[in-house]
Amino acid sequence: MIQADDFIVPAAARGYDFYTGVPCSFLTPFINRAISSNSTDYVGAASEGEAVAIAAGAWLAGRKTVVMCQNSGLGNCVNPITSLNYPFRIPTLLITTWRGQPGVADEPQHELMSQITQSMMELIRVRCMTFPRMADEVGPLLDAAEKVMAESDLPFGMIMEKDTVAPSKLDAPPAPVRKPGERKDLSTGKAQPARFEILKELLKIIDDNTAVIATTGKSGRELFTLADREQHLYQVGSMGCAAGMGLGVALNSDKPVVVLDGDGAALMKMGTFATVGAYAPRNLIHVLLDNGMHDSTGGQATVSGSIDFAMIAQACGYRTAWTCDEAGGFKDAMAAARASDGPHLIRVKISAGSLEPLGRPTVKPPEVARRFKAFLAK
Ligand SMILES: Cc1ncc(C[n+]2csc(CCOP(=O)(O)OP(=O)(O)O)c2C)c(N)n1
Repeated sequence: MIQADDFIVPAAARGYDFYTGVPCSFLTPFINRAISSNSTDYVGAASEGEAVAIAAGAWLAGRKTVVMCQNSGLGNCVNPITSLNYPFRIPTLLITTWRGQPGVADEPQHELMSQITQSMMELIRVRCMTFPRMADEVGPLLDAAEKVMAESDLPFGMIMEKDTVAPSKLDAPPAPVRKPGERKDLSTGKAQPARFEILKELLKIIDDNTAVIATTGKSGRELFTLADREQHLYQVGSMGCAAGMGLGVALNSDKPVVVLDGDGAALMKMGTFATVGAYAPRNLIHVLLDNGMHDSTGGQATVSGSIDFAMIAQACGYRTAWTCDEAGGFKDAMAAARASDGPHLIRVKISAGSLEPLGRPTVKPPEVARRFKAFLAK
């Protein structure tokens, strides 16, 4: 058995000091220490997939990251690990527990995942080792993990068995409670603009110091078609992860960050509204391009028509949440958002359809990630 600091201190010495994840009872002493320690930053995520996205954003902003989850939650990580970390070659340490380990009595819901935890890691191309049980194993294991990540630019897994880490007290202030912000409706009821018209406006409004993260599908494709710049990150996969990545960037950078979300993607990971509202990065503007459908896959309706996203963002602690339905309202909301502390939500109701002809990012994802990282480092 080790003390949590037997890992956390040497990991911090190697630069791994940004932690995010969702707890597991096997992780309790370790996660308690990661939350309580002065040498680490911790973001409590709503889901493990969101934690992977937050860590990816933090890595882009120059941090070395650790994602922690139960092996049940590894299931929630599969999509972003395979369609964000893998294509973009974004590493992280991924510590997952081994609930249901053979010989350790456990609950029925862990039976299957316990049998496939290691092979699941292997399947998603995450090389892994057992989390160290002896303090003197930690340094060599971290060095081995660093070497693998440097060679592959992919996540490296550590599987934690029961009773690996000695009890550690949770010594942290309670989660922040944010007062609901303001909500403003600038809707006109006129004909709604196309997505690319809003993106054109956005490109006119933002300065060259602003980072833009576009959700999967046609948002990223349109942004790329209109302008390809180092400050753009086109999330080609990981649907729903744009705001999580934006949070990870915004918490670790002074630059303004604009997230371009879709209604389908936002609905897929609506828990992220709560995390963004609670951690409240002042430099984050969350633009939700709402066409009421999964436009990128053929126009199937989402349920966004009956959702008041501004009310949700407001209730989650965003400073301001606008609803608008034409370019003028979008410009006004953007001007106010840029002039005040965020996080802000701007829901823009847009029409269906996209630019013709519509390109696809020709810059490969690893290059998109690295030039974006270099831009953030300026
Ligand atoms: C996890 C996951 N599920 C499904 C898809 C397929 N997919 C790609 S884009 C898209 C629609 C996204 O809808 P929305 O966020 O509303 O954006 P829009 O296409 O309307 O711009 C879907 C379902 C995917 N890429 N990833």
